[in-house]
Amino acid sequence: MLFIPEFVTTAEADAIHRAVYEEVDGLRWTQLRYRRLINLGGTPLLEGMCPEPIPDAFHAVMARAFDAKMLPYACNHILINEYRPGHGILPHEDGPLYHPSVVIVSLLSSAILRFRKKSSSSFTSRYPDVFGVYLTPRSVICFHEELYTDYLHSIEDKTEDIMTEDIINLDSFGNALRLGQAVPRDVRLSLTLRVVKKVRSVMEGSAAEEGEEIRRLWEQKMRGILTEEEFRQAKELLLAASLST
Ligand SMILES: O=C(O)CCC(=O)C(=O)O
Repeated sequence: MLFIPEFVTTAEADAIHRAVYEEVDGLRWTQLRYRRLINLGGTPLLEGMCPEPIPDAFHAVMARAFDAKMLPYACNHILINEYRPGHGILPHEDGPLYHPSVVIVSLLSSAILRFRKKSSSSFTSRYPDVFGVYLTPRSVICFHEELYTDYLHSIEDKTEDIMTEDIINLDSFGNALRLGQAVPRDVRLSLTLRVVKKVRSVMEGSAAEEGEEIRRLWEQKMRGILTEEEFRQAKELLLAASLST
């Protein structure tokens, strides 16, 4: 497990807040009972995820996580969660749709992420059976291997977090935090960066052929064989032809 307190710059965090709260590039919240979320990159499904572009505001963080080898491949999915004070997320594991590595970026507020070894796991871990990691705004936590497969993680439904001895990263904060201290929660955003294992072709059947034709036209435009206007007209003709069949 790796925890880095100031992983995201304030400028990057501001750009992400703007993207999320001004709903750029068609970002849409899905409201759950006690939190809301946005899927970026597509919706991970058993049959595969149809990839969708991830807005620019997230690219710096994705690239830094990849460069730091936090993920085995480039991130292709981000789950954004927004929690109000008093709400968290029940103990869960992230399951088989993803490569077993998780990167969680925290923004706006802190919270304690709790890990609990699954009762069915009898192996000896280098981590305690139960522990917490205190996540501060702009920090990142990355975990994989046994913490992915043999532990559940959760955030308690609380309006404040109390610093207890089982929080394994308290040393990172020096004198800024002491045992027993209560830290109030505010609205918190988290970005969970992962790699979805199975990605489907964006288009299948005749749509795939059409996509391939558009890609060829685009290449010609890039090479200067077609002007911007010729490219636009050719693309419109192609789409009109496919609509009329
Ligand atoms: O918000 C968090 O820090 C945890 C998110 C989480 O557990 C998840 O996305 O699976």
